[in-house]
Amino acid sequence: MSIDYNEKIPNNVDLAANKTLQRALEHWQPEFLNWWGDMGPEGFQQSLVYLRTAYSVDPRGWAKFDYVKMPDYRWGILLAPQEENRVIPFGEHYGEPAWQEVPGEHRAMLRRLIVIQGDTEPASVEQQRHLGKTAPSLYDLRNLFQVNVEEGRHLWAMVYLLQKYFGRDGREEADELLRRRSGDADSPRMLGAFNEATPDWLSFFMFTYFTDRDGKMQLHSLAQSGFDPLSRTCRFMLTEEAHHMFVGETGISRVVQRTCEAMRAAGIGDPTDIAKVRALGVIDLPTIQKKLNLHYSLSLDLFGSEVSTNAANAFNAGIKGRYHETQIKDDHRLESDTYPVLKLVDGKIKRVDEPALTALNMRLRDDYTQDCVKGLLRWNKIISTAGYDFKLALPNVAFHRAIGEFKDIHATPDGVLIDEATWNRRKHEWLPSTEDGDFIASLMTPVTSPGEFAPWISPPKVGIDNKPGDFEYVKIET
Ligand code: BYC
Repeated sequence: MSIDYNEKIPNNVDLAANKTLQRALEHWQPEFLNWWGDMGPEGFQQSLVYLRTAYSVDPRGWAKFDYVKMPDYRWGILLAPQEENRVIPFGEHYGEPAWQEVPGEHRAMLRRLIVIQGDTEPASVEQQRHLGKTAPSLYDLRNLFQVNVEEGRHLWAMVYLLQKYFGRDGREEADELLRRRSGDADSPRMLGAFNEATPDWLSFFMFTYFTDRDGKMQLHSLAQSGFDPLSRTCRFMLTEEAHHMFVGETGISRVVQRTCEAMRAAGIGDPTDIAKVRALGVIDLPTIQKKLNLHYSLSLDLFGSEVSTNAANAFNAGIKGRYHETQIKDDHRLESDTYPVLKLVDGKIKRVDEPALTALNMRLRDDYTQDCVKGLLRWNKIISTAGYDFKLALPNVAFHRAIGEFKDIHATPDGVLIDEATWNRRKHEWLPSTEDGDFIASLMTPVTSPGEFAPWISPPKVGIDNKPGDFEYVKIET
């Protein structure tokens, strides 16, 4: 299970035994490093960063921490151990042995899903590349870079699958993954949310909370795949992914905490008195709600349409399962089941029973929403403990959508349908305005002394790898 770090490309897949693949990946490696140099974090490439690197895929002890310069990070190919006698857990091949090679009839679909998954990984690094310049502490700076190098590794994970199992088209797709650019007009990333800006650290925390959580759900579904190498890759990616969502959840907690403390110290009773709260140099709760509305709705779009034949085909084929598929008690074929889907019926949002097979995107999205709620409970606890009557809430799924059933209508966060004129007049009550963005940007001044934090965010409760509060997580070298 251990990983050979003497190899040019660290791996636990016995890469040395497959010289053709090894050469192909060694050819891709400098291209990846060029991309990292061009599109990875701006600055800090010569700084020593206290990063974790996987040294094993054993969940009980898989990472070690040390100072590393980011370009020297050992991006490796790590698959979770093969489960003996694993069978395909759903779809028309239910119960058959899992595939160790790509099943010919599902090749195109499989490749497409791997490419989409792969495309999101470098995209997020590109979106976040400028954030190092305004980090609120060395602790946060290190967390940003940890997330970034691991997204880079997740790109390696998908490129390994493409190069090993998809021959020449796999190699071409691997090159394309380094060619597309987040937000580029001619060559954008594939999914909507990955072409949006991440303009400030509150957006970064929202992104890691909401968008990385879509990653979690999608990786869970792909971890169920009958194509065993994909399943094993995704299982290990999920181990790393947990930290990304931790960064988001605790980041937002710390912002909320600091705002509440500042309001209390100043004797502010009304948290919606935005001008007064902003004058304290902290982010007011209504603006945090707007950012939440934005990132949650963008992330909902990543689940595709509520009713989708693509999703049904991927399930039938045994390629992409449901969240926790093996724990669900049903026939895992869904031929005659139904699932309630939110739809627009006669101008109203209603639940309508649809065949469960075509409703799989909706089901995964429902699982996602349930998972999102946990953080909101924690954030709202901080607000109520501080004595404020204000609750952060998830907006209605019809709010601000670009994909699926509600893409052509407008709705308020409460799910009331409104016309276009009303939407245009009122949208900045619900989504960040330029002025909101400018205010947040005005707070984004970097703090680089060990143990110090920007005044708009609280320190974390515990350090990374149990390090003390004044630990120098990044030794900045310019
Ligand atoms: N933007 O049947 P439909 C992560 C396209 S995040 C643009 O509704 P389907 C991470 C779709 O491609 C997880 N286009 O949906 C997080 C299709 O186009 P074609 C990434 C979209 O196919 C943070 C058409 O609309 N992984 O890991 O059932 C940091 C109709 O599609 C969008 C995956 O997503 C969109 N939002 O489901 C770093 C898993 N949505 O084929 C990383 C792999 C749909 O007609 N991907 N379209 O040209 C999938 O499972 C599916 O492709 C989707 C879409 C869930 C994305």
